[in-house]
Amino acid sequence: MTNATEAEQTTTGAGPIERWEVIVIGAGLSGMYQLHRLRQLGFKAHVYEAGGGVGGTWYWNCYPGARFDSESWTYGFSFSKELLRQWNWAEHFSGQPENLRYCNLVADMFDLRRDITFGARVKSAEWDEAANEWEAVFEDGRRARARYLITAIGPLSAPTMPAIEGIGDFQGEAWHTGLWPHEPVSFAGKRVAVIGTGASGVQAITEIAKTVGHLSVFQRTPNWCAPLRNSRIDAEIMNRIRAKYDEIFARCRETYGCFIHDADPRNALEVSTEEREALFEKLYNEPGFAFWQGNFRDVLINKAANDMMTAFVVKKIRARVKDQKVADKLIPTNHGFGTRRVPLESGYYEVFNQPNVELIDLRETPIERITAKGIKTSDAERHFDMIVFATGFDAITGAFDRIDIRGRAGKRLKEKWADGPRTYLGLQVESFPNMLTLVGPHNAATFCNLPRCIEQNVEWVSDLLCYMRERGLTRVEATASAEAAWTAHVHETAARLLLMQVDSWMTGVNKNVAGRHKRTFMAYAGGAPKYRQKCEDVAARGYEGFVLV
Ligand code: NA7
Repeated sequence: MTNATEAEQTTTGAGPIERWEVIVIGAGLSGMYQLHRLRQLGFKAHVYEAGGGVGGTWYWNCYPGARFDSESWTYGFSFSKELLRQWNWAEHFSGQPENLRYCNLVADMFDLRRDITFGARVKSAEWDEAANEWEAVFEDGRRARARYLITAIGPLSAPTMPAIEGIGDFQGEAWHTGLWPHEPVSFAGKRVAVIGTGASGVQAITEIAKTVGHLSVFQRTPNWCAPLRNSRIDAEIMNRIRAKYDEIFARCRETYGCFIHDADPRNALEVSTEEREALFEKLYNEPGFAFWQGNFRDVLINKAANDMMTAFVVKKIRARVKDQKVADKLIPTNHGFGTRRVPLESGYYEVFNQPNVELIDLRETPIERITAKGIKTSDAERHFDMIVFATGFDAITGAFDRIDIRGRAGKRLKEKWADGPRTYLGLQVESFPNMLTLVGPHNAATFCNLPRCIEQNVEWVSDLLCYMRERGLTRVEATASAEAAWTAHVHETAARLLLMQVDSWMTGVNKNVAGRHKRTFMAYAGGAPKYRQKCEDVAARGYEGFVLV
């Protein structure tokens, strides 16, 4: 580990301990802003980051084709006018290399690296009741202590390999999209397999298909995709965007998911067929999440409305894929449009018109095992030079589970959350005093244009720490009843969504991870404005629902 130069050090029998007021785990967007904000407020805070650089998602997910699905100019931080002035977006939906450059600019501009230790993966974190502080132990055995522990570990940061027999046997190149090498990977002339057709798979497949020798896509469940419709931003457009930043961020504050898009106030079932088709057509031709987030207000809660939207997209897929037998396979049959996270695509369907691309439907011919040379399905063994695992993440609680987090009386967070997360505001957990969970489960940020909600989370947590410091308080913990009420509210709010009837990472189902087979709701579906209001009300009432001592 490097860089932790300013820590106070104490030495115990088990070796030196770095001491801070606040430990932040993770140097992605939330960890970086949290560090900046706390330092501004005079706290001695330090970030421990497992990776070799800042950026979190944008550091790890450097697979070909990785890019924003949010409009770039709605995604950047809004807290610094100087940052908004200096940074120019080159595309409306910026790609990973540019996004990582942006993260590095943030780190440079606010001189964050001097308070970040890289290559420090937290193995365990334990609450010390007597000392009223947390102790983090790193994989290399080093330790750090602080009064507050802030997790900034991201909702999709624990990549999962598929539970397929023989996974370790393959002799060729093998990469997971979420652990992609930072060096260039060539596909030219190679026989490449991609397993997985979620948002990462759809982006990677489209890009790999441009240069690959032969591509085999292994699809277990097709997803409904919508066109991204990306385009360049020149200097003139950038200046126009810059002039409207206040307006853009104000708009994002009002919408359900802090995107620039918000639901049409009409119900799909109330309008004429012509009106309905006209809106579908208009939105399908717009960039980004317009079709998903800007559609009629009932399409994600009313099955009949959703069926209409779904039927519209079926026609689009059929028109784009030449072989209708292949189109049949690409059209989802077990869920309606928008009831899983919608991958945004730039020519994905046309990839399957290429003669060097084949689609293997795992519902017809399941994978039996991975072999030294390739993948064996029930009908054949295919040989590959490379397998790309676009198999997703142990979402939202997975990154917590990978750390042995123990609260009061040795209570394990993993056990507490075994049947699904329980939190207060998605920011705090009973029995885990002084632990704050940025973008944690049951937090609106997990269902949001992330930086918009990250700013809210960070500012709320920072205000709480200031409030406590001003009053000489040293401990904050959610009450069991506040936690129970919030958790019940999260589930009530989600119950009306059609997505609750479908297995996905949003409903906590991951067939590759033991114990993740029961549907639960991982995010908060009441929308960002309601969530923000609730957090503000709690603070205004002296942090109602928390015990502060
Ligand atoms: P996702 O959306 O969880 O997608 C993972 C994909 O991998 C999905 O198609 C899975 O099929 C497939 N998968 C997983 N395990 C297997 C096995 N064992 N065999 C075959 N196929 C498998 O992850 P992404 O990385 O694409 O996206 C995550 C989020 O990141 C995304 O939503 C954005 O918000 C950013 P399944 O559907 O489970 O049948």
